[in-house]
Formats: sequence, structure tokens, C-alpha cells
Amino acid sequence: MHFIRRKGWEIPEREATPEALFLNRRSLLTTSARIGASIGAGVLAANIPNLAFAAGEVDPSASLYPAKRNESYVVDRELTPEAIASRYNNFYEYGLSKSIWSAAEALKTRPWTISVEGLVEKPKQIDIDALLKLMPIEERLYRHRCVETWSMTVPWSGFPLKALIDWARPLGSAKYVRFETFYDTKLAPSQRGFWPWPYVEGLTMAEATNDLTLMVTGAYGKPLAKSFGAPIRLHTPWKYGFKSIKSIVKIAFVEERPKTFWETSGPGEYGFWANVNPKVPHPRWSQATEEVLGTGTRRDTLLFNGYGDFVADLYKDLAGEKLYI
Ligand SMILES: Nc1nc2c(c(=O)[nH]1)N[C@H]1C(S)=C(S)[C@@H](COP(=O)(O)O)O[C@H]1N2
Ligand SMILES: [Mo]
Repeated sequence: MHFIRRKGWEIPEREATPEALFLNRRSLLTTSARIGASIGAGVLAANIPNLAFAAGEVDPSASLYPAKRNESYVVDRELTPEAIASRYNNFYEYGLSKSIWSAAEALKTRPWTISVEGLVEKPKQIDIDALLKLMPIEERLYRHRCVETWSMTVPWSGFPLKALIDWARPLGSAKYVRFETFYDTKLAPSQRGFWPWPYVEGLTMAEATNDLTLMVTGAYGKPLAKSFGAPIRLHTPWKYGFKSIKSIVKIAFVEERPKTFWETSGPGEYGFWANVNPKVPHPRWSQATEEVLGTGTRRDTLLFNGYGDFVADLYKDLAGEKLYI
């Protein structure tokens, strides 16, 4: 598959944003200044209703949030206001612009079954709410760096992928975990288009069992908004954002390295590892700095997005690999 057209998220956001969108975003930024003040006061959840369920309907997982914060994960900057983070998304299943949050409301997140399969003692299918009951839910503040050079800081809730792996009981022969997003052109009409659907991502077993690797089921003290990839998505904060696959329906333990959505789409531009490194430019733009969403400022990007203490060891014997693209 080749890039016939240039796609929104492959180019730096300021270059890519049509003027209308840009204006829309500026008005959003104004609103968010007020929300920022209440975040400062420790109120995270109050401002935005969770649109995932219609009026009168209650998300069955609502009582799990806000979850107790795990204080081991600290950040060096303000949280991104929810009004910005939840309305400035990459979710190609709902279109190529950043303004997909209302289109994503078409996603139906219950019932939702996750299939755990491949090299496991016994394949299992589990309902999302049953899984949530088994897993230790906590809140973590993480930074997120998109390959397009914008970044945000979000209070995610969820559980370590390691906990799910312990429950899944993979065989010793499993070398990678392969994740797959839902595929349903009725729920996501954009999946009729050009791209190699469904969205697929992968991690080595060592990456998957790293302490940082989080299965995300909530954000801002509530169940995950659809625009964030409800009801369950991955977050690997030391990697570019595209590794953090949304709305997962399948988790498979495999021997071969999974071929990902973005490797298939742009083999010269996106690889399997995709670890953040400011010194290794994308073939079409620098990765040295990032626009911190909601602040109007740029900062220097850090190696492994600042998470080297957790993950640098994973890569020390892989010198021949393209680790940073
Ligand atoms: N299924 C799916 N997962 C996805 C994407 C996508 O288009 N589809 N976009 C990725 C990219 S490029 C980024 S930056 C993050 C965006 O997450 P956010 O919308 O919560 O900021 O989701 C990632 N996961
Ligand atoms: Mo991204």
C-alpha cells in the first residue's frame, strides 16, 4: 500500500489543519483556560458530560471511577484540559481530521467482547465489564507524544497489561502480543475506505509486560470517552501515539512479529518499534520539539518521551533495528 494522498496525521499539525478547523480549535482553547483553572483545583471530572451513553443510560463501569491514583507516575507539566484532549483526536475509523469526537459517538461500546487467543493455554472471550471486575483499576498521569509532533498529558485509568497477560496464561512460545481494533463499517463508515483495516498494533512480550504498559478504560475520572477509543485502548507512553491502539476487540499471543496498520500503510515512514527519539527525524519532518496542546508553546521532545528509566533496557541488544521510527 502506498501513500497516494497525504493524510492528515502524517504531517505536522499546523501544516495539516485547514483554517476552519484551526479557528474552531482556537475557540476551544479559550474555553479551556477556565477548565484549566478547575483542574488546578483538583477537579478533573466535573466539566464534560460523558457522551458515551445517551441521556438516562448509565455506563455500567461508571462506579469504578475515579480510580485511586498511582503516585509512582509523575509528570513534569500541567494536565491537558479534558475539553481539548477529548476533542482533538486521531481515530481514523471516524475520519482523518482531528474533530472526530462527535462522529465517534456512533461507536456502540456495549455489549463489548474481547477475544484473547493465539498461543495461550485456552482461548477466552470476555465481556468488558467482566474483565474490569477482574483487573486492578488505577489512575496514572501519562504524557502522550504523537508522531505529528503534538503532545498532551492525560489522567488515564486502567490496569497494567501485565495483569491481563497473567490472567490470559500465554504459552512460552509467545513472542509478541498483537492487538486489533473493531472492524464494522456500519459503526465506522470510514472503514470502507482505502486503509488496511482493521487497525492492528503489536508489542514484544517484554514491552507488553513492562510496568508502563497500560490498558486504558477511563480518563479524567470517568469511563473512557468514545473519541479516546472506548471501551478499552492501549497506552505506551514511551512510543509515538499511533502504537496506542483504540477500541480493542482482539488480543492474540503470537510467534511472528505482527504487521501493523501503519507499517502496511507507510512502510518507509512507520516501523514496528516507534520509540520516541528527538534525534531521529521522521522522513518528512523533525521530531526535535512538540506542540504542547492547549498551551500555545513548544517544548523539546525527550528520548523515550522521558520514560527511559522504565524502558531503555528493553532495547539494548537491538542495535540493528530501526527502533525510533
Ligand atoms: N484504532 C485506532 N487507534 C489509534 C488511532 C486510530 O486512528 N485508530 N490513532 C493513533 C494515533 S496516531 C494517536 S496519536 C492516538 C490518539 O489518541 P487520542 O485521540 O486519545 O489522543 O491514538 C492512536 N490509536
Ligand atoms: Mo499519533
